[in-house]
Amino acid sequence: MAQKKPLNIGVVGYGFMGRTHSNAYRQAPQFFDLPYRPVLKAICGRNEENARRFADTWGYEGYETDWRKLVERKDIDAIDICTPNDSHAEIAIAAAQAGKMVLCEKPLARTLDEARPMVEAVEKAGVANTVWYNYRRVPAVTLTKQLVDAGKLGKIFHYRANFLQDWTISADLPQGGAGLWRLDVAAAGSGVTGDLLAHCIDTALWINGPIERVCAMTETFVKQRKHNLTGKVEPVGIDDACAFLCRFRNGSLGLFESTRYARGHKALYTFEINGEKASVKWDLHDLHRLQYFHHGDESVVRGWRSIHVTDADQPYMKHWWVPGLQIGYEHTFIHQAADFLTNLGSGEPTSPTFREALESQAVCDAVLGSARSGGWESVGS
Ligand code: SOE
Repeated sequence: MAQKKPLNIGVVGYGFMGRTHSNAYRQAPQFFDLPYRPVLKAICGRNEENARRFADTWGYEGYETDWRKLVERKDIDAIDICTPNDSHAEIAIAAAQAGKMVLCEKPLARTLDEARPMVEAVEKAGVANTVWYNYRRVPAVTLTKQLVDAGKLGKIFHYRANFLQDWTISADLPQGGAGLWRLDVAAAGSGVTGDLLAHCIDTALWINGPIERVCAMTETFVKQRKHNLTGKVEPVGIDDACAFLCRFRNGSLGLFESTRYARGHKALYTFEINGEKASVKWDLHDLHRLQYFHHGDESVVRGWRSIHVTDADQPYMKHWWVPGLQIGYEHTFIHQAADFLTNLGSGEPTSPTFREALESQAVCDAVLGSARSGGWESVGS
């Protein structure tokens, strides 16, 4: 059997995303036949004790406490960025300039302006790159894309998506620092728009094509919070909730909502697409099912079908268990790692590339711009 080529990976950031990505690199070669063998060379994080412990737990060969050192290392092929949003650009650009492949957690950056030089850097260096918009690789979501591309829904009229959470309702929750940087506008860039709607937008662009114009409103329900890094009560600069209308280039209408103030919802990402011939609905809390209604069905039995997306002929599922047995959230990252490693073998890009993720960044910018101006905004590039 041909020897698999090693791909030496350095991951920056040992938080929630550091764990999902590390797990992906460990699991992908067990379930997929890949041309490259991911080698966990080094984890990088500022706290030495945490970095050492993480390296031991996940089987990294070593660790670094300064990402600049990691990027300079000759024995690293790919840098994977799992840090808060405010450091994505600096790390990605330095990594690309050092000739490394770059994988970056979503959103690509805090703003469109910050993201553009990242795209230029990876393209100038000619290095493989991808952004971890993991929900594209839920088998039921990938199946939705296949159904739409195959014309099963016909002309699309409506695209509706929500991402609802409830974890920031308490005004006592501080902002800033580990875990809570998502509430700190300096670190995150925005609130639910960049953190949650970015997922919905990425999926929508992928399935339903470009968004041309948006009209949004945002709200910050808790106006000030203690900042963990300064110890002072400081204004809150993120959007706690955002809703927007949009027009897609294909003529369909979009309706998107996200909030961290929907009591009872932990991570309810849902979408529904209505076409001339059929509709589909998907829900992250029941992620292995796709609801499908086809008007062409015999009228007496016509209704919503609940498709259990676990069969070998459905996306990704032949790599897992036997039909009927489910997979979950962590598998979406495993699928992206597997796709990246497979595509490296054939020289193909792994979607979404930095350039493709610039489009979702542009929609987020237009959404926040519209919320400020109070009017419709065109999506830039
Ligand atoms: C926020 O709570 C969060 O963890 C996001 O940052 C992730 O991108 C999303 O998948 C789940 O929610």
